[in-house]
Amino acid sequence: MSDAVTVSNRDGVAVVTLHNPPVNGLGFAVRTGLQAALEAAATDGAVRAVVITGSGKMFSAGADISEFGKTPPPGTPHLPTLIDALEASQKPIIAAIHGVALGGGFELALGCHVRLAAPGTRVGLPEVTLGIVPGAGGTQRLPRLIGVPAALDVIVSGTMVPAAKAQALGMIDEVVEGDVVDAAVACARRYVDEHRPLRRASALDDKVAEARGTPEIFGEFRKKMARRARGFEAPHACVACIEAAVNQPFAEGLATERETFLRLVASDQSKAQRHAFFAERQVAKIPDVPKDTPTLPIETAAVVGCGTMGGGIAMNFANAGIPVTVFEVSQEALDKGLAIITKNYAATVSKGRLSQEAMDTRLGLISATVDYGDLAEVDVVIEAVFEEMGLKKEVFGKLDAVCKQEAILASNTSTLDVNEIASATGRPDKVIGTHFFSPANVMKLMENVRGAQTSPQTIATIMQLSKTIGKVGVLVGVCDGFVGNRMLYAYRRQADFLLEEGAFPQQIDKVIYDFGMPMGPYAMGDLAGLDVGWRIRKGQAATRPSHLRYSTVADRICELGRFGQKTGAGWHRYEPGSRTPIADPEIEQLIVSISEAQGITRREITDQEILERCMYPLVNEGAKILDEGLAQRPGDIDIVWIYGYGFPRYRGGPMFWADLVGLKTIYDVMRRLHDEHGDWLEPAPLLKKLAEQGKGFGDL
Ligand code: T1G
Ligand code: NAD
Repeated sequence: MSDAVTVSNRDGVAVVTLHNPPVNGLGFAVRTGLQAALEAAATDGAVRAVVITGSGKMFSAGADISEFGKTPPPGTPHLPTLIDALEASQKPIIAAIHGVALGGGFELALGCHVRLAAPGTRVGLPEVTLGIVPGAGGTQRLPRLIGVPAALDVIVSGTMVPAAKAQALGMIDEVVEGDVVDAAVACARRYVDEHRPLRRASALDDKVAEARGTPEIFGEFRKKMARRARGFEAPHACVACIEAAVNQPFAEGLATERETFLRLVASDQSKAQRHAFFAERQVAKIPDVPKDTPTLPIETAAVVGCGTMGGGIAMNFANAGIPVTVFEVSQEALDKGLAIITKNYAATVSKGRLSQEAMDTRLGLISATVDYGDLAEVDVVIEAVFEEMGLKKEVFGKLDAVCKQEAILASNTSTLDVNEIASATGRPDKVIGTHFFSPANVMKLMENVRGAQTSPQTIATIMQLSKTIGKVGVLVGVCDGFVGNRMLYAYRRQADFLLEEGAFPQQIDKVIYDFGMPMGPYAMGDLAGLDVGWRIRKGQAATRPSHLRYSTVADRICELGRFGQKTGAGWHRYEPGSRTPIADPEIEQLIVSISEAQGITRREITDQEILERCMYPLVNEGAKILDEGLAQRPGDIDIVWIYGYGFPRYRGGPMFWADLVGLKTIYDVMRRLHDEHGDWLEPAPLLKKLAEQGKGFGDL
């Protein structure tokens, strides 16, 4: 027996325990150990039943994802074969589940004859989030156990189902109090002593038979998932596998599932989504801030400025159960900010995604003041006032005077120099940027900006806080626009130049939308409000390098008072109450007149040119950021773009996507664009180096 699997005999019941910390991944050693344990139990007359469980925090998080794509491929036994043999056992096999049973871990449990779970357990088949389908019988056994509609929801969403709901659905048989292994051993004995028949999921048909008569279930489900699954292959493949469970005998359905799994696991989409899985876990690892760096307790918080961002930021604290005080310049501004918070919660309650009681609890955690003195004892302050350096330094000076010495002072600035803000205080080691994304109570990303003097303790505390308030924190360095917005400017700048050269906003938006972004740059600008960017550009006008090309199109539109959806028109126009962008001839005429005024002869712009001219400079800027050490890893940049800008997860983020395209291709196009369109497009040294070496960002 390998160390990965141990067996203890409890009076005729073999308890088989998986040992592969931290998540009991079903890697090769576990699979061979399991096979040996089951074969031994099958042939040992003294063993009358088997219980399978996992050591440590959980039952199992499924297949070892790091094995995928490896050459040579993972050795036999493969999981499907193992589970088929287990299910066919004549001796009862009981799964004793705690923590989580996910993916292949839950498929293992589905092969057992009974599934018992401890309270607090979560089970599920999240393979779709990795760009694959469950590959060890999950798409064939689960519909037979819980029916097609429920199986479609569970498998296509990839969500983790809490124990009580899982029992109600039939995913598990019972939630047991006390030690789940003891309960499983007792259950096994009952099965033996009472000669109870063994229930094999693969043999069940009644639940799938119901769907056999109503194939429209799948059509309706495909319609329902279309928007969320846009661009992803795996959700559609999951539906097709469940359809096979309805229309094919078990063995054939299993073969269909296996063929689908093997095709997808080798796909670029799955490679991209697996990259995102690991990259998301890597962002928390900061070489010069060791895992055991002591953090400061964050039990209370404050937010200064309760506008578009401040309100959402305050909600994050309340949602995490942390009392938060919002501060504003006047009672009127305070009331306006609190009203928006209340409206946002009420909207969530009306959609049934939050109970009224929870809303009241959260509002109860939000207090309001116009007196700085009320912030004296909070553990952290997030400043979200207008994007003006003078104002921010004034606010930080006041906070430094009133807040207790150990309080962390953070700024939600989207572009300004955190070091200069810190210079307004006597505690630069406790000053950090915490750049939330709009809407701040929804978007998962926090770009945490370390200043030159920000201490490891402050960094560790804020990275931990990101997790506590349900965000993905990525540590970045100080520069104009940090990581996300700096790359956004490089892409947006070229889009504006393309407008002057022959394109129109709707064409560019369509190309970027079809590429997989939630929306194009102009629809996004209209949503966020064009005045925010205009205020920033005006602030930068004095320092803008005169030798570099600058497009005036955006400024000209703002000068017309067109700030986007909030004014009913921006780059596009909007019918009252509608968020659907409509191409506006007035804007097209304005753009044509700007081209003429600049002596630019407008030309046909292809969609491919738009994609290259927008996305390659974005990647190139990412390479410059890595060159300057302002992001730790290419994967961190990918996570910033996936969670901050909705970059399609099935492309893995801009840096991973660049490797799929090939850095040589991107470098060659950047060189051509640089020759044709000037300095903004100079290839980054890192891009040049890697392209010439035939390497990718993934090799860093
Ligand atoms: N394989 C390899 N490594 C894994 C892993 C896995 N399945 N799950 C987690 N890790 C690593 C992770 O990278 C991290 O490493 C450490 O474990 C702790 O994870 C045939 C083919 C279980 C809810 O999709 O959702 O089965 O950073 O930081 O917050 O159909 O991990 O420390 O070096 O996330 O407590 C399907 C994936 C696989 C579940 C725990 N299973 N895991 O969360 O810890 S495909 C999944 C999770 C499959 C079959 C198919 C979470 C968790 P490091 P962590 P956590
Ligand atoms: P906003 O105009 O909606 O809100 C700013 C609030 O600050 C207003 O309510 C104002 O009354 C208040 N305020 C001004 N001076 C103050 C003072 N001295 N003390 C207390 N409150 C004061 O602006 P916003 O969009 O919420 O932006 C706030 C900050 O967040 C800016 O730094 C901005 O760059 C940044 N940010 C904005 C976005 C976005 O999409 N809007 C995204 C990320 C970061």
